Amino acid sequence: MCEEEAKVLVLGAWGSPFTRRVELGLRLKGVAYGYSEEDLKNKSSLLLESNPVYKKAPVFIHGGKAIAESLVILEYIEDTWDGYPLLPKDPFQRAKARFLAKFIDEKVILLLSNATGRTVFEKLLHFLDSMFVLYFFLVFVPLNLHISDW
Ligand SMILES: N[C@@H](CCC(=O)N[C@@H](CS)C(=O)NCC(=O)O)C(=O)O
Repeated sequence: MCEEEAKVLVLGAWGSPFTRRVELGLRLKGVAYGYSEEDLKNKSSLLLESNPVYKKAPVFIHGGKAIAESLVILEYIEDTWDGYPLLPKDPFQRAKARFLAKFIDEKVILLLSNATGRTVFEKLLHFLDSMFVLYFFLVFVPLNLHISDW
């Protein structure tokens, strides 16, 4: 691959945990990359053309080929570059790591950005759900991270 083909570019947004996770993966692997900050209220045509389905940041461009969705991007980074492993070797441990990444996407990030419910009942449900998620993330997961059969 020539130098131009090998170029890596991240289209990201400053407050985006999804962008940070992609940058973290690149840094752990020691991959040099360019970064272009997106205005999420006025997205660039490069972002819209590269991620026509979701139209979200981050978008990862490698050698002119675009990939969307941060977890998909991380898997691509893991598959493409040697160096610091982003996933454990053992298949069961890999499954646990993927479970946690999905859990963070579907529960933790939602918890941080979610609006509260409209009725008292909805608010109570949301509160209880949040408490469960926090307990799971802060207590259950750290305690069980190294136990192979949870
Ligand atoms: N599932 C996506 C989520 C990406 C996402 O929600 N990006 C936000 C920034 S944190 C975004 O682009 N928001 C603008 C929009 O939804 O129009 C991923 O993992 O990459």
